[in-house]
Amino acid sequence: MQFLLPLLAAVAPLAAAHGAVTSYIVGGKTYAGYEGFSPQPNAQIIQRQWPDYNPIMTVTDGKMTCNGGTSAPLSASIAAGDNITAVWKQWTHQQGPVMVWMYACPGGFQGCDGKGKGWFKIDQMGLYGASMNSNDWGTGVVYKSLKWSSKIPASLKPGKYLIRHELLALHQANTPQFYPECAQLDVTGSGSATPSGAYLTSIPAYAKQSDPGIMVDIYQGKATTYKCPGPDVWTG
Ligand SMILES: *[C@@H]1O[C@H](CO)[C@@H](O)[C@H](O)[C@H]1NC(C)=O
Ligand SMILES: [Cu+2]
Repeated sequence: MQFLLPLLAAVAPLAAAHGAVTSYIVGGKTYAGYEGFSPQPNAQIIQRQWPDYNPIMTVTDGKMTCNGGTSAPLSASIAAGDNITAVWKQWTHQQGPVMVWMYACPGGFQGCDGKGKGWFKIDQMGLYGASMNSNDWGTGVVYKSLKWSSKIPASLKPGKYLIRHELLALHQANTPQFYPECAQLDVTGSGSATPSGAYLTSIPAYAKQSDPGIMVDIYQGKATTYKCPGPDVWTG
């Protein structure tokens, strides 16, 4: 789990905790993501290589964009309206939301740094049960299935996009942990829609660290509803 005893920490590899997206499935085809802790030169993957999947503790951290990853050599083609499934080799936490974001890269992937107010959500699941102190959360679904499937909005304008899967772990009171990874998608189709400004935000800092969806004590028992931080989901 998140904080091992010092004795255990000395013998357990760092990679034993937490988790990250390690591959993607589109139209029955599996696309390799990244699985290591040391970026590999020339890895033929669609995912932006991350240096580690240690928890990111603040929503303003620069690693929030794509867990520190910059560009990948490949991309996956997906028709607008089809689903993409992210796969985690392992995941350890069951409280907190899953949020899936996209960002347009009109100039191509290599220079696409995810900066500016261009991120929008296409999917999310926060608390679906009645109690915050339960496993009835989006990340609880990932814990059980090690998968998350999201639909690319059918009307989305074709082009190059980043897709960013974010797990926000809330199991420690008032100590949020963010786990984001990004992959590169070539969206096809005949749509022409793009989200309006109300759906767009910047990453890092899509919300304040004090947002009640981020800085929360799920064991308090006072709040019974939960609102995911950031803008509403854009469905096209
Ligand atoms: C496709 O993704 C949506 C969420 O965006 C989900 O509700 C639906 O179950 C997924 N479909 C499949 C076949 O996985
Ligand atoms: Cu963890």
